[in-house]
Amino acid sequence: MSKVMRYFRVVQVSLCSTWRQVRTVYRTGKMSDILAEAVKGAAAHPRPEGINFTYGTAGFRDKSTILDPVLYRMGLLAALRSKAKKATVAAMITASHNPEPDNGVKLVDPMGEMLEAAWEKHATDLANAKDEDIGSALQRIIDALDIDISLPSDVFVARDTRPSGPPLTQALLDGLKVMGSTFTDFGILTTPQLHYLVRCHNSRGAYGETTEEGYYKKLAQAFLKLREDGTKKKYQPVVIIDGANGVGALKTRKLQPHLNDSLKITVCNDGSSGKLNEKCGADFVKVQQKPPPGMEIQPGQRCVSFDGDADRVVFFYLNKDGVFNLLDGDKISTLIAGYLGELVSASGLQLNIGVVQTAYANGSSTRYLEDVMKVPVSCAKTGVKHLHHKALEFDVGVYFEANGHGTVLFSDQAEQKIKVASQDDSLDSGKREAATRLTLMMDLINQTVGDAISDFLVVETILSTRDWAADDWNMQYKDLPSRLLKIKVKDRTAVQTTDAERCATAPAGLQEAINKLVAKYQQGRSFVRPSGTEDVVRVFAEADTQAIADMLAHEVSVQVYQLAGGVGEQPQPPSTS
Ligand code: 16G
Ligand code: MG
Repeated sequence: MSKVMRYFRVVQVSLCSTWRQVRTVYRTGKMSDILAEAVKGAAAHPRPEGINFTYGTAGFRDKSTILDPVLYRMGLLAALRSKAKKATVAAMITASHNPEPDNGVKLVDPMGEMLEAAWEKHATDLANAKDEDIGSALQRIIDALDIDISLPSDVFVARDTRPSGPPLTQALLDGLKVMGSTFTDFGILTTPQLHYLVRCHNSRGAYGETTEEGYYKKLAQAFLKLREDGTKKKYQPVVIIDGANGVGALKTRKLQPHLNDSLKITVCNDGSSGKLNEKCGADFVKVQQKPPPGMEIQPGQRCVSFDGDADRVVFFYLNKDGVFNLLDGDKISTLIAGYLGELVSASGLQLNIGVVQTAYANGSSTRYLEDVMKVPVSCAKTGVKHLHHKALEFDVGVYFEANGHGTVLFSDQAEQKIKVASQDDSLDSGKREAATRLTLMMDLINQTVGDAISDFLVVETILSTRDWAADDWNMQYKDLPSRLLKIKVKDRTAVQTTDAERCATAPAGLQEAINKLVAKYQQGRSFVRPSGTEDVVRVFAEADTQAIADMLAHEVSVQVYQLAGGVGEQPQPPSTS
């Protein structure tokens, strides 16, 4: 090295180390100010003694009356997450399908994904820190992840229609303000709308316009272009939407004018009289296997139920004999995978399509997908983030929980290939047309997260294209009867599972007992798992008749009760009347 070069090298090194020192002093100074402010701010959001909060499958959920300190702390954490990702993140205040007095909060990552799993622990630690320990709890996260506190942060915030939403939003904003974070409070939105907006923003508009209106426009434009002219023999463009007395009803009304007259939508359970999620909504319909009381339904009429934050959807109808038929997440994913599969083949593109389900998926749906449709099926643990993750393994990954939560993910490569094919003049018109329809389907699908409104429009598009009534769709395969029960135990973590929750590894002897019971019955299947949202163990059973599914679920429940520390009365056999 020449003398001159050496001189410059020395200057460079010393400048770098001086800069590092300045930065450290600046960061430390700024950090101690912020941490002191965060502790001071906690005085207005005191944490109750003796409660342990956990960031579960869908964030924090609890009685709204005790959540104020959690929201304040999640304001602090959201700002840190934004600094760590150097991007805008989001916080959604909702308790989804749970009763109105509950509420909750979940954080959303920059591309609209669920909060990275490794941060769930930080969220839990911070939520449980004593008021005076907030500074050190924050410091631990900052140090562990080497977050530059001097970076700006920006957070999008929205809530569902719960009356506890505004004060809880305020608590969250207090946390953001303490951190000096900028924010946008969007007021009332569906959960998937917020996921969508944060992705639009961070993709600098490539995913769409960062406004609620932009969301309706994107979906409606794709929907209208996919709609074919001409009368249909079986498909009727008429639906009734059960809005669960929540945000989905309000937002469907806002979408309606964008759809012109292509679809006649009647919204019931729109919040004008009933309570949120009370005897209505996707969860009620799925669990009770019946329509919400008070809905006037003609035989064959397609009905759609959203949940309280409109990220889940199920369809149902009464057949000509008035018998209730549910078209759940499994039926939706089968319908979508079938249609997208056809478009992919017609386009001539080499893309692999797969479906991701959970252990709750009806056995008939899995068999239909694998044996008839020849589509690969993966099983993931319950909870959207697990399905989402698995779906990324395919070029086109369709994921749905049986309860109606799901969407489709297109890999970047698939998206690129599809777009190129749609504009490739050297392809024959059939291939190009199929690729064009795929691009429109990509616009219609909210790829960030399951979205009741988007999924509903996707289903309507496919039914219309196929000219199918609800019955035609339902006939693809026949659901096996099933039963879901919950058992109270002293400690639900006594039950542990593996193989995507299909096999219990603890307590000892439980899986062997389940295997023996299952072997007694035709098409029997059963599994148990600790709930991620309630203090219970869930028991699922399926068999060739309802009576046997009920009996199997009961027998497995007794094993859970006996081996996993059941509390209260031992489960009673199902009544046979
Ligand atoms: C949460 C999950 C939902 C899952 C449910 C299971 C998200 C956004 N939500 O609501 O997907 O089906 O938990 O509840 O992931 P459980 O663990 O109590 O059975
Ligand atoms: Mg929900």
